[in-house]
Amino acid sequence: MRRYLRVLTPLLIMVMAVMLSGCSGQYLVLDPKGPIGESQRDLIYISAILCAVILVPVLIMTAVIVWRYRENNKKVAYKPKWEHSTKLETLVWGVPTVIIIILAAFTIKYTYDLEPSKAIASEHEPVTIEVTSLDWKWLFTYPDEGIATVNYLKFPEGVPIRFHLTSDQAMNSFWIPQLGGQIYTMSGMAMTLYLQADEAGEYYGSGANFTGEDFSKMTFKADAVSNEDYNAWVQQVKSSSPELTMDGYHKLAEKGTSDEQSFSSFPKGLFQQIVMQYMNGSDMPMHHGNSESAGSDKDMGDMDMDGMDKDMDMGSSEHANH
Ligand SMILES: [Cu+2]
Repeated sequence: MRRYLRVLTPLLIMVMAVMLSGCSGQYLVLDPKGPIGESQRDLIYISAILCAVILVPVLIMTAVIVWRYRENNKKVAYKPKWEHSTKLETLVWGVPTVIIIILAAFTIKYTYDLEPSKAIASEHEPVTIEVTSLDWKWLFTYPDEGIATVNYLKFPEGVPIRFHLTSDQAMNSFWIPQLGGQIYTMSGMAMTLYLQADEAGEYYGSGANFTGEDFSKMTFKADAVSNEDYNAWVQQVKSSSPELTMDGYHKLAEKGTSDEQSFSSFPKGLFQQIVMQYMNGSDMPMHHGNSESAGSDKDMGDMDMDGMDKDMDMGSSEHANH
């Protein structure tokens, strides 16, 4: 046994050195800065540990059995007719069954807790930000503040952020790794995702879905700042940035990359229009809402966009005072 250790130990140290160096600081998912990201990290750890309970013994035993029962080892019994052991059967079926039950219980609990459209409990009113993925840039519209940005997000720390997400081109995926898992943006659909940053900081955001040529440039900075700094920034954007007109939006939607931009205003109901243009009068494009809140096909044509914002939030009661 000592002989294998002599070979194995340096090998293991080398593997660990390669895995741990160079990559440190890049495990953003394992360094969360908000409640959603923290729960997701916990679930990753729980699942990894439970899997390791099976995987580690299986890998070790594979090596041990192959070595111990090698052809030229005459010291162990050779039993070609052996076929059953109740003790062994109980062990190899029992342990995985118990682990899968535990794993399932955790996964079900976390899956319901982490339903993306579920509001984060907080004394603060959530800030709403509408996200539209374009080829190849992100448009963020702030319906309550009336401002818009491209490839740049700013929001207050310690306050739940309610994202509504859609796409005006290829499907993409909105991801701020340190705050929570990715969620798809799809044309003709409005998704809801709650995230929160518990501390101020500059977080990395990206498009996590391959959408062609310049998809790798669909990264954005997500700045979590104090409430005062956030309000000051909103005022500054309102007073010093250009307007985003409908023509401006169509220009922005053309294929191409973009630097960070900010706009003092945007066409009212722009997000709803982006979603609705793919709908052709069918039912409301909600993944998580209830369809009762949608108008009938006949009503959709002349439905006003202000009413729609209300409808989009009617699915869940936590939006009642929005
Ligand atoms: Cu969908």
